[in-house]
Amino acid sequence: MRVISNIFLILLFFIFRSHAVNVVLVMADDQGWGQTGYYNHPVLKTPNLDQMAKNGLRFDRFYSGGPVCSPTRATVLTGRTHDRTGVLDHGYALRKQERTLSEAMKKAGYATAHFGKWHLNGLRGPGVPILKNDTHGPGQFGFEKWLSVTNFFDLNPTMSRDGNFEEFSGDSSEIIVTEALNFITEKSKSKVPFFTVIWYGTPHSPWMTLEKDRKPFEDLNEQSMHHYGELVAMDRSIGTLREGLRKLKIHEDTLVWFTSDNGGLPRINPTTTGELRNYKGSRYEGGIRVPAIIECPKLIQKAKITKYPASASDIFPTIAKIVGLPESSMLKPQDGISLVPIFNKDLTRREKPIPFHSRGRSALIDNNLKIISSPKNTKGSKPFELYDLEKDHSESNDIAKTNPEAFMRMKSLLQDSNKSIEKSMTGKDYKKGTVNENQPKRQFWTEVDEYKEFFDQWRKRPEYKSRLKNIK
Ligand SMILES: [Ca+2]
Repeated sequence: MRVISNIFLILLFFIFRSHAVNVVLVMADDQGWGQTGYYNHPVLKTPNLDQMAKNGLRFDRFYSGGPVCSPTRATVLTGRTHDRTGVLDHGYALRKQERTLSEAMKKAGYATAHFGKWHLNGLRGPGVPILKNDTHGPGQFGFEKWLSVTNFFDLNPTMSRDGNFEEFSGDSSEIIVTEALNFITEKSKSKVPFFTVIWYGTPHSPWMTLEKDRKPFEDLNEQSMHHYGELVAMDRSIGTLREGLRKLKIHEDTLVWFTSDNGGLPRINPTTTGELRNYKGSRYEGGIRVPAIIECPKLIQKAKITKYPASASDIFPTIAKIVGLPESSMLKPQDGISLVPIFNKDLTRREKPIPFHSRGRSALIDNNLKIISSPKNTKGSKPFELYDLEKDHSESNDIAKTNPEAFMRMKSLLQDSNKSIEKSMTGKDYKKGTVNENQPKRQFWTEVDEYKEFFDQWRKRPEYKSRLKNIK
C-alpha cells in the first residue's frame, strides 16, 4: 500500500513539474528605448523582437533598475532598488545578505542557469571569464550552471563554464543563446522546469560585428555601424531562442521576458533613445526607460501594448506570483509589484510609485508624474524638477513651480522613499541589522592575482588590449 502511495506521489510530482511555467529572462546591454523596429527606428530592423511583441505584452513605459548596468542586474535578482543591495554603481558586488530570484527558483525545484554578462562580483573592466573560486559569481547566487563573464563581451569571446575557461568563435549573442538552448533542451527532455537567464553583452562597446550584420549600416560612422550590426545579431538570436522553444513544443508554457539594462548611448547615429531626454547614466527618461516585452501564450492569451508604468523591480514579484514562490523568498522592503494583473486586463494606474536612488541622486515616478532631485551644488541642476510625462515626452517643461500641490505630494513621496532606501543601505533589512564586512571591493580584474597568468595571452585580444597596455 505504502509503495503504491509513494508511486502516486512521484507521479503527482512529475505531472506538476511538466506543467510548471518555465522562465527565460533576456536582457540587452545598453540598448536604448528607441532601438527597435516596432518603434520605427530609422535604420535598425528587429523582426524577431517585433514578432515577439506582436505575440505578447509590449511595455511602452518600462524602466530599468538604475541608469547603468550592474545596478539593474541587482534589481532584477532582488526586486529591490539597487542602492538597497550594495550595488551602488557599475562594478559593485551584490551582497550575499540579499535574497535572489535565482535562489528562490532553485529552491522551488527549477533547474537554474546563467549565460553571458554577470557584473555583480565587484570586478570592473572588459568582461573576463569568472573564476571558479569567485565568492560572488553566479554559482554563489543560486545558478547551478553558468557560462559567464564578469562584464561586457564581444565577438569570439573567452568565457567561463562553471569556472572552467573556454574559447568561443562567432557573435556573442548567438553563442549564449545556442548554449542556453542546449540547457533548455536537456531540461525539457527530462521534464524539469527551468529558469534561464540570458544577459547579452550587446550593443555595449567594444563594437565588433560579423560582416553580414554590419553591411546594412555601411553609410553610418564606424562606431554606429558596428553598434547597429550587433543589434542585428542580437535580434537574430531572439529568433533562434523563440524557434528553439517552438521546436521543443514548450513555447506555450515558457515565459520569455525581454528588456535592456539601461538607456541608450550618446554619440551613436541615428539616435538610440527615440525622442527621450539624455542617455545612459541619467535619471531623465533616456537613461532609464527601456524596451520590454513579455511573451507567454499560456498566461497572456491576447497580445497587447500597455502604457502601464513598470520596472525591472517588478520581475521578481511577478515571477514569484506565477510560480508560487513563498513570500519569504523576497527580502523586504520590495520596490516592485506583480504585473500578473495587467496580463489580461487593461489597467493603467499603478498604485506603487517607482523609486530611483543612484550616485546620491534620486527620482520617483508616480504614473504620469516624475520628480527628480539633485544634491545641492550639482552643476546645471535644480534641487527639484517635476515633469508630466504624459504631456511632456521629452521632459522639457519643469512644472514644479506651476503645480505646487502636485509638487508637495511628489516631494513627500520621494523623501519617504529616500529615507527607506538609505536605511537599507546601512544593512537594516538584514537579520543582524548591519552589512557584512567581507564585501569584495570594487576593483579592476587586472588587480586580481588569479588573472595575472593570463595577461600575456590576453594582450593580443582586441577587447583587453587597451586595459593591459600599461600593465606588466
Ligand atoms: Ca549596460
